[in-house]
Amino acid sequence: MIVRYLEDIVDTENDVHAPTWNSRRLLLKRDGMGFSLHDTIIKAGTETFIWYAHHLEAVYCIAGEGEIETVADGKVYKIRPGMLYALNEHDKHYLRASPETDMRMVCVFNPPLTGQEVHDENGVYPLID
Ligand code: 9YT
Repeated sequence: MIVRYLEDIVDTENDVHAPTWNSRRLLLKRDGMGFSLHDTIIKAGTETFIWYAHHLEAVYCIAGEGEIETVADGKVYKIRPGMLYALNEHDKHYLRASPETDMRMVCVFNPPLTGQEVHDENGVYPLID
């Protein structure tokens, strides 16, 4: 069994920082679970364009408020604790955190991230084997 605490991840190589978010990778590909699991902070007042062309991602908000806009249809959904979105169609989207609050999200990726991925200029994570 694998047991980890968030404090085991913070300030290690699995604590990944980007301008608009900070992702603490609790489970990665090497753990052999078939998915990766991240505790991610989306910084207050930020907007991020994201397109996971090679991955499916489910996101569950546990703190903070914001919104997600799907590019294909322009729909905007409020994000608050207890809200889940699943990018089952590799949906291009804008993720926005309210100016007042960071959002804290539990994120699951299939296929799992290896830990080396960073968003490219198109908001895409490469598929690393
Ligand atoms: C919610 C979201 O997609 N945030 C961007 C970071 C990503 N979830 C990650 O690598 O944890």
